[in-house]
Order: sequence, then structure tokens, then C-alpha cells
Amino acid sequence: MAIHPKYFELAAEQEKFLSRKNQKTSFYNGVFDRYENPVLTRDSIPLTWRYDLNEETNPYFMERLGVNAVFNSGAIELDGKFYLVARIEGSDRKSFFGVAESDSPVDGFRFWDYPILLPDTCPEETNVYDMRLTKHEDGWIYGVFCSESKDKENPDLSAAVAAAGIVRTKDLKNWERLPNLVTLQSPQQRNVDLLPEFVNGKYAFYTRPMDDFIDTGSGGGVGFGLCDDITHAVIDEEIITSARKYHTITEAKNGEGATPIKTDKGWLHIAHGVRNTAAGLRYVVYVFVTDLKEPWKVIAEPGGFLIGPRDWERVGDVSNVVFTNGAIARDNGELYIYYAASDTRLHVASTTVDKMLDYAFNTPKDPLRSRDCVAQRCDLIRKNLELLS
Ligand code: M1P
Repeated sequence: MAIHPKYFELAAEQEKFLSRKNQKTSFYNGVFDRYENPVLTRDSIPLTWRYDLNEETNPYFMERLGVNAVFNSGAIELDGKFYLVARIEGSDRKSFFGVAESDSPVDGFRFWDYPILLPDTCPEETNVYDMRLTKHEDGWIYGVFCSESKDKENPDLSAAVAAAGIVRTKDLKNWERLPNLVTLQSPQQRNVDLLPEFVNGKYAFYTRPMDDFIDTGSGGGVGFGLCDDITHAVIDEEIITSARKYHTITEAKNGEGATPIKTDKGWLHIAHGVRNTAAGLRYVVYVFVTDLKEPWKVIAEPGGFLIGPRDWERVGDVSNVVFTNGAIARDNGELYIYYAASDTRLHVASTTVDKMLDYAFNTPKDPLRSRDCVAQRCDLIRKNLELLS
């Protein structure tokens, strides 16, 4: 048995790609920095996951199991190392999870030897994606993700049902699968996040009530609900926190993003909003803050988006999308937001928790009407012109 010589050539090229350093771009808005390179792409996937290296069984050195995209990733810092639990989509359209590790938050991410093979407790499940990681005060690290199955009651071949799958781990290596979350008021769920702390002694979830797999229908926005037992998680009642609003970035739908970050001023949420356009849905990343004691109450929601798709971020399998389900807030105040571009690759934005709170509390709210938006802008201009004169 011999290793195909092409392997060594591709491995050397991949090593160059994986070891390149990332730099901030010249993009400036005072709120966050963008970086030149994505932190993960399909080229980050180990060759051993894609090729049969054996020259006898793979004489043409063909990719046997292709990977199409690496994108929406949960993120966590453990003992000074940075981990991304990435959504990896095979060329067969099925998504799965893999852990990539680095000593740096902005470059050098390398996948572990194997992707995550989840316990097979859910035979009807076809697809899994978008894991949010929560270091919970109960001592576990939870992963909450979308568990997708065929809607067997609907003859439409594309009809699917989305639910929130739950796993837990202590080391990102051994994963225990728990039953999917049950929400008694909502037939479907996606973009569900677990708060790191108990609320009134219960597990607290941010949900996204949906009537349908794509359309949220009557689902009014990001929901919030409590459950007693995470090992059989049932939410009786969901209340809406960040609501969808007409003619805003959340009109079509919105959803929780990275696991909420605890700050002195409230829980910082980095979420996504969706509007419809003639070119299809446009996804942006936006911010809101909820109260520390009553984390269902929104106490700040700046108008507009934090990150909108720009330049090459706009292009990919599902173009005009930026989406986040992972961020790392460090003890020194640095904040790294991992956002995927167009369901194709994963980028990073860096800022600080202080800057994000300034942004959240001092950016004016969306006044919801053009006339009032102009008045808001004129007020800013007048103050500036007075200062300049
Ligand atoms: O394709 C864009 C995103 O669509 C979904 O988000 P939402 O549930 O808000 O529509 C998710 O499936 C996400 O994975 C995807 O990036």
C-alpha cells in the first residue's frame, strides 16, 4: 500500500493555507474590524476527510467525499484556546459538525482528526446544523442546533420540520445527546440558544417560534422560554423578546445568534435579521441587549444592522447573507464575532464588549419612518456643524 504522491503536493499547499496570518482590513466604522481572510473555508478541511490516500484504490487521486462549504460555527474559549464547532456541508448537501482549534482567535484554525459523530438517537433526523455553544453554570457545555427531518405528513418532497437538538459535553470530544426541545406553542424551532445561567432556577432558552420550515409565519420574533429539566426539555410558554417589525432589517424574520454575553449592563445578543428583496432574502447581523434579571426584556436595540454583507461576503451558495451563531468574549474585554458569509465560509470580526455596549446603548433606535429617520440624521448634522463652526 502506497500513499498517492499527489497527496504530498496538496498537503504542502494546504499547510501554507492553514498557516497564513490574518490581518485587519482597512474597513473602518469605529464599531468592529474586519479581517482579510476567512477563518474557515472548505479548503480548511483535512485531506483525509475527502480523499482516499491509497494509490491502489484511488489511482487518479479523486476526491471521494467532497466538502462544499464550512460556515455557521459555534465558538468557545477553553483554557486559553479557541474552538469553533463548524457547520460543514458535504457535497451531498448533508451538514455535520467538526471542531477546529487555534491558539489565536483570528487565524490558525485546524480541524481535529475526526468530525463529530453524534449519538444516533433520532432516527428521523436527516440534517443537523448551526450549533450554539453554552458554557452553563451547571458545569456542562451545551450545544443547541437545528435538527431537521422530512415532514412525513406533507406530500411536498421539500417539506421539512425543524427542531432544536441538544447535546452536552465537558471536552468537545464526548457528546451526550438529549431529547430535542419541545415547545408546546410552536410547531417548529430554529436558531435556539441556551442562556449560560439559570433564571428562577430554570434553564432559559431563546427560541424562534415558526409555523413553517422557511417562513416563521405568526412567529413574532426571538422568543424566550423556561424549562425545568434539560434532560427532557419542554417549554410551555414562549414570550417575544426582540420583535420583527415592518420595514426594518427584521421584517421577514429574525433569530438569536451567538450565545448571549453577560455584561454589566445586560445580556448582549448578536443576532440576525432578514428582509425580503427582489433578489431574495437578505440576512444581516444586528444587536440587542436584554435585562440581566429579566432576560426576556429588551433594554437596548440600536437601529439598523451591525454587519451587512459586503464585497465578496455577498457571494456564495446563498448570496447576500451574513449569519452568526458564535462569538467569544475574552476576560480582557476583547470580543470576536464569527460570522459566515453567504452560507459558504466563516469570517471573524473583532471588537470589544465596551464598544459593543456603547454601540448598543448610544446608536439611535430605528424610528420606523423615513421622515423620522431624516429628522434623526438632521439632528446629528446640526450638532456636528455647530461643533465645527
Ligand atoms: O441561508 C441563510 C440561513 O438560513 C437559516 O436561517 P433562518 O432560520 O433565520 O432562515 C439557517 O438555516 C441558517 O443556517 C442559514 O445560514
